[in-house]
Amino acid sequence: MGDNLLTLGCHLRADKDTGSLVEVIEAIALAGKAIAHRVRRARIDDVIGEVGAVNVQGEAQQKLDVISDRLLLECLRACSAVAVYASEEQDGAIVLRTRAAGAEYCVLADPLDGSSNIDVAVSVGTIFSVQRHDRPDGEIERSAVQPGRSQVAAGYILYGSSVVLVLSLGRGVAMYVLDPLLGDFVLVKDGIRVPPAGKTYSINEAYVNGFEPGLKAYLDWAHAAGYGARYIGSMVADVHRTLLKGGVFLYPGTAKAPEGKLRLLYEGSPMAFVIEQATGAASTGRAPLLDVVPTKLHQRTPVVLGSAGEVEHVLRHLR
Ligand code: FDP
Repeated sequence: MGDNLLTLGCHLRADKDTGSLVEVIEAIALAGKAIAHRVRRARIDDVIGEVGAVNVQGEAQQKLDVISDRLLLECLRACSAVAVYASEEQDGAIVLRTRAAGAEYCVLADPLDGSSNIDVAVSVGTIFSVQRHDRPDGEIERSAVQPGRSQVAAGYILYGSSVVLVLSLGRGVAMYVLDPLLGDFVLVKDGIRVPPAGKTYSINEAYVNGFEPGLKAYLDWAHAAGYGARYIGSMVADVHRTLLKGGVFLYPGTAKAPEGKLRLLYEGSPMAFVIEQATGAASTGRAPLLDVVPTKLHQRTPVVLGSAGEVEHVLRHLR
C-alpha cells in the first residue's frame, strides 16, 4: 500500500505557471478545512437549523450557511491575490482590495451547498469559481459576472464520509482528500475523466409534471432503456458521483421556475468547468453552459451535465 504524501500546495507549485493562483486555492482549501470541522460537529455545537433570515434569493439561511460564508470571506480576505468575493449568501460582491494593490482574482462561491441536508447528516459541499479580475477598479463587480468559459479555476469540496477537494485549473481535473492526521489535502488522483457513458440519471423526478415534453420523453426513453436513478438532493454529492461513475445530472427549468433553481455563477459554471475539463459535457439544455453570458450575479440556470454520451441523449430529446 503506497502512501499519498503529495500535498495540494506542493502539487500546485510543481506547475510554475500557476503563480499567485496557488495562494487563492490554498485560502479556499483552508476555509474548506474549517468548514469541514464545523460540519463534523454539527450535532455537537449549536449550528443546526435556520438563522431566521432569508438570503438575497429568498431562501431560508441555515446557521451553517452563514458560518461557512464568514469562514470563506475571512480566509480570502487574508489572501493578497483576491480582489473580490461574491457568494450566494451575500447581496452583492464584496471588494477586498483593488487591482492597483496587486489583487488579480475574483472568487465566487456557494459556501455550503445542500445545507438543507445538514440536519440529517447527508453530504454537503462548497462550490467555488475563480475569475481573473481584469476590469478597472471602478467596475470591480463586473469581474464576478463573466461567462464560465473564462474561469481560471473551479472546483468543489465535498464534506462526505471523507473530505474531498476536486479542482481544475483548466488543465484537467485533480482530486485531493483531506488526511485528518496530517491536516492537509493530499493528491489521490490526477487527470480524472468522466466515463463516456453510464446508465444513471440524477434528477428530482417529483417535478415531472412541470417538465417540458422533451424531458418527459427522455425519461420515458431512459426507463425503457433500463436506466437507474440516483438523487441525493445535494448537488456536490450528486455531481461527484456523476464525475466518478458516469451518468447525467439534471436540474431543469419547470413550468413554475423556467430557469430552474441552481445559480449560474456559484453552481452551474464551476461544475460545468470541472465536468468539461474531465471530458464530460455541460449544457443548459439549449446551449453549452459555459458559453452563457451572465447579466447578473445571482442569475439561475437549468443544468444538464455528466458523461458526454448521456448529456447527448438528453439534448436529442430536447431538440
Ligand atoms: P440546497 O437547497 O439544500 O442548498 O443548491 C441548492 C440545492 O440544495 C442543491 O444542492 C440540490 O441539488 C438542490 O438544491 C435540490 O433541490 P430540490 O430539493 O428541488 O431537488
